[in-house]
Amino acid sequence: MRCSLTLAAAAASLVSLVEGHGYVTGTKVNGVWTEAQNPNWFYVSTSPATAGWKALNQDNGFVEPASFGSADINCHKSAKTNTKFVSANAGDTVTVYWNTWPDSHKGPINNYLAPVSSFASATPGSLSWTKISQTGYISGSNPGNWATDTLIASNFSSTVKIPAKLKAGNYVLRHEIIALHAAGSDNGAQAYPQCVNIVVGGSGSVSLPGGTPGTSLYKRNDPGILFSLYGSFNSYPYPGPAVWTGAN
Ligand SMILES: *[C@@H]1O[C@H](CO)[C@@H](O)[C@H](O)[C@H]1NC(C)=O
Ligand SMILES: [Cu+2]
Repeated sequence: MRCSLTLAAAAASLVSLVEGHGYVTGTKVNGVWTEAQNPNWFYVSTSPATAGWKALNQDNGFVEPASFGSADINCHKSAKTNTKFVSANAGDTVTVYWNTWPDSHKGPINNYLAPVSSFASATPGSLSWTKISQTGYISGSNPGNWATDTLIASNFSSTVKIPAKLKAGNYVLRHEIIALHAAGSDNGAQAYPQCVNIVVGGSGSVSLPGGTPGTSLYKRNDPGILFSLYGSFNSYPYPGPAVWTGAN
């Protein structure tokens, strides 16, 4: 596991070095569990077909800001599609479960959707993302209370609502935590994107807008990417595109 840490964050992060970072194990929709990914499957000869994209994050590591212009920012390092999917209707709430998350790695949780014609042929570079939710700063400062604290207090889970009027179809959900414990320094933020295939049903009629390619989502000097968690603040400038509410 790799961590780049500021001195201020180092002490607080010792525990996290032991605990490890996380990955998305699965989702629940209306009580139905669907398995996502397990990076350890990289080491078995035939990894099971699941709804989660496969990636080279066996170290539970992250995508660094210097790589925000590479395809890795879409669905983690060298990600490949998978064939199973989560089933949900427009308007449903998807609960996303991480296996664990270190307390020190505070920051926002973002959710994006990209439409795909077929899961089997989808590649990271073919995806164009529309942000459907972001949660992050809650209260306090240095470092304050963040969406990741809520995730830890919620059995390492976080919810996202599929827009109620979204057109039925095949989508990839890009669920992401950006850890800010070292983000006060250039190239210090850590993006942990996780992709899950999802088939949306229901009678919605609103298509996603054009979206943003992964490589254009963030820049290393965006105010919410270069952000000091160990200072005084009372808000957080969310990086990336605005949340789209056109199908709410
Ligand atoms: C916590 O989440 C896991 C799935 O990651 C689940 O198996 C377990 O039952 C949950 N525990 C509680 C108390 O809800
Ligand atoms: Cu870390």
